[in-house]
Amino acid sequence: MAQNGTRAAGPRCIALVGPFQSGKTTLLEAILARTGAIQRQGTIDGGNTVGDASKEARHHQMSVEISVATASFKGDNYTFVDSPGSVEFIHDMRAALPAVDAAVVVCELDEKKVPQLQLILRELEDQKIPRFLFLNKIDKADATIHEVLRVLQPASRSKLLLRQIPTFSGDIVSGFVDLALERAFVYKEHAPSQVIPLEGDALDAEKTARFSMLETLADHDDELMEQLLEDVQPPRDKVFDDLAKELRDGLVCPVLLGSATRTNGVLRLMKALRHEAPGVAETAKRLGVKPGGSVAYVLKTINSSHGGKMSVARVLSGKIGDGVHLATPEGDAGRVAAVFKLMGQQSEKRGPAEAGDTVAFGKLDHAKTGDTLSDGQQAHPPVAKVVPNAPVLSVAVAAKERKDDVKLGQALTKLLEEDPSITVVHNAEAHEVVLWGQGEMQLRVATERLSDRFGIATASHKPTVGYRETIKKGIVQRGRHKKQSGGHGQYGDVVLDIKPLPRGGGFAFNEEIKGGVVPRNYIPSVEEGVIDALKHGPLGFPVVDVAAKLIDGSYHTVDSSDMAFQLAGRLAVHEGLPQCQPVLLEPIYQVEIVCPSEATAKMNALMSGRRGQILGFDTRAGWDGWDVVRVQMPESEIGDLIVEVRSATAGVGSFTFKFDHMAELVGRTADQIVAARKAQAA
Ligand SMILES: Nc1nc2c(ncn2[C@@H]2O[C@H](COP(=O)(O)OP(=O)(O)O)[C@@H](O)[C@H]2O)c(=O)[nH]1
Ligand SMILES: [Mg+2]
Repeated sequence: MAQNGTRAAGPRCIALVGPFQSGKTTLLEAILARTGAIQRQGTIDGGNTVGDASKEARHHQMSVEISVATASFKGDNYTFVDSPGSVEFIHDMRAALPAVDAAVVVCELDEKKVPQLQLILRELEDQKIPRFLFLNKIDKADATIHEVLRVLQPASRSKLLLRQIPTFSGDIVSGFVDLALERAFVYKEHAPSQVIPLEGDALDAEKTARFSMLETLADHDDELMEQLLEDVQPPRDKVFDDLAKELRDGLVCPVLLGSATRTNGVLRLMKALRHEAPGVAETAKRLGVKPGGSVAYVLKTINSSHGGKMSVARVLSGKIGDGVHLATPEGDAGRVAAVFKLMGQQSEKRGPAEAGDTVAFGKLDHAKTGDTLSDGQQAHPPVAKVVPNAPVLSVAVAAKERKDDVKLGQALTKLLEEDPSITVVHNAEAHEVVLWGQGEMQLRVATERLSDRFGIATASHKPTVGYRETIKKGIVQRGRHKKQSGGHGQYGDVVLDIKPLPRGGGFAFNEEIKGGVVPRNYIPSVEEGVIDALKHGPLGFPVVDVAAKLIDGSYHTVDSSDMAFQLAGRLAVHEGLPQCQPVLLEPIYQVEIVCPSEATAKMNALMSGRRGQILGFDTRAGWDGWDVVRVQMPESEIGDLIVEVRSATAGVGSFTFKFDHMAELVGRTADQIVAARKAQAA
């Protein structure tokens, strides 16, 4: 294992994460250009970046999944995982994080984006990933640049540490001073920064800023603290050692400056990664990888329309090449058909992958995102378990053409393999396939993939809400089925005592037949008829919370049959229920919303507009500045709730929900629901 402060060995894997639109994909492009992995630096507007090369990402001009690209810098390989910033696609980032040695959190100095930054830093803190902040768009910086720590610190649980301070030419940031190196640089567009003498005001500013950087480091280093108190200049190597150690231990989060579009600050970032980020040995230790055998972690699964299946994986120990059989803790993963180096959408065959390498394995039929692969006698236990966030939005999808029904099922299985934060629910009652996911864009992209990659045109609509109906009063109702048309007649005659049951009572059937007026063997048929009739009540919905008691009837020795008594039972229910004050029941859910405290009041207003009943407010445990709001709310109102919750919380609010009870619904809303059902049935 690498000692603190000395360079870690082997290929690295680095995540680029951060809020939406902060410049991650552009930074990846800048890194690839600066390290010579690509000839020309593409741009987002130009639609020619290595990241975001999928049809869906280009179309929406945003990252909708991670992109992976490998570059070489000073003899070492670095694989970068460019992650989407949108919360809807956050699972792609979360599932990739176990594989990385460190993360570069790309951010802007924008107070409005701090909650998003906090959400992402939280993921890194929870997974114990060492992290740098890269304060991007420095070319657009204004006076607030001096407030970096005030603005950004609330987002981070670990101490932010300014590694660099900007220098100005007029109002424009023209360069920076590196506080660890104690050197001044001026930015050059698309070229390495140039060293200039550190003197005058810049030197004074450097002294003050360096002192606060050292103070932050000294919080976790008594020797350094003593040196500072005694006014002794600590040796430069000691400062670098401390920077590396405290970064790796997650005690500090160093802040670097730059501009991805101009390729400024990129070289310093690469150097910081080279000297300070941990390597695969430490990452394997973090994940509890056991010695012996080869182990890899699948950070992404890609099913392309032409290339077949690829499992993007980081090798954590050992060596994995063509032909190797791999297993997951659940069973066989398959045989590696080929090993690829990745450059966005492009892949290139390469030799065996060794510890530290991030590659794509071809044709591991049974591997999925998040799997731990190993080649030993016994499968290695999972090195990480990333549980997707609970879904918040749903849409029903159907193939436009019947012939695609089977293909749709297969394609959905593949989509879920790639993105476990989507789930599929089959609603047998409504004959619907319902996709559940993290937001509108994610579900839209999922349906786009169904057509782009699998050639299935789909139509989508709002999923059916699970309404029911019940009755408010009882009735004694006769049902007589009698037919005398030609030959054999049909005869069944029953009297049912129909009564409401308490809420949640379901359905009950019993009988009180005396003197064999309805022969025993026909009674189950009566019950079947009743059950059948309850599938569609007078309002058009399944009827629940009713009891039916068979109390009387008559039969005919020749004409009676199971069928005739079934029909008689049905008839009694059909004729009786409309007179029992039928009433609509709607599902009510318990919803728990989490949001930054300043949005809590807005949630209140939002709930009253959606027939929500607030049950209580609380502070969110372990989340400074966040609240939990508990509400009861009808299922129909939860449908697109996430859209409004996000727009009231700069995208970071969310909720979970579970079924609570069925409640009576009367009045205009109920009338509309019943009318819509009738229209649909007609
Ligand atoms: N001025 C300026 N714009 C940038 C910089 N980096 C990225 N952008 C722009 O910010 C937008 C979002 O960039 P992108 O890389 O897609 O952000 P991502 O969502 O974090 O991947 C694009 O229009 C970029 O051109 C930068 O350093 N300076
Ligand atoms: Mg991006």
